[in-house]
Amino acid sequence: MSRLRYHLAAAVMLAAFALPLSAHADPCKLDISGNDQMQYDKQALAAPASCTQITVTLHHSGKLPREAMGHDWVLVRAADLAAVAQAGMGAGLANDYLAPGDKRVLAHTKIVGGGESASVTFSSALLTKGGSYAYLCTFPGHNALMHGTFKLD
Ligand SMILES: [Cu+2]
Repeated sequence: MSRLRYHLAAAVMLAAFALPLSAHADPCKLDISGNDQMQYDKQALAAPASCTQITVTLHHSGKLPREAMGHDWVLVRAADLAAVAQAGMGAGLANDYLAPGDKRVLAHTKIVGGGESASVTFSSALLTKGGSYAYLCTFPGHNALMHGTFKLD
């Protein structure tokens, strides 16, 4: 009887550990942060091709308002990065510094300021497995530092 109790207790403990772990382990949900030093905390993101939908959540870990140090997360083909940044520069904060209707933008969050978060969910069908994709922040002047590579594995 005491052995059964031991196994039950062990099972309950395992379940308690497994729950928060599995909630974090979804490979189709990705997180990235931007800070007041104009930096993302990750230079590369990847999702498995088995994901039908991919969600990226951008956190702003800084304190500055979005007018001064706003960040977004914009997914493009790697070859389009500079052109999308250039086109977005004049679009203004109201358009999240993205040229309205820019077809080169595959997915994007809105611009967030310190302490805020934003998510975007997009279909993996937009991407080719093994293709060269990139993400950037389109706030004027940020993309030189704030960019990374994105892959569908
Ligand atoms: Cu930025």
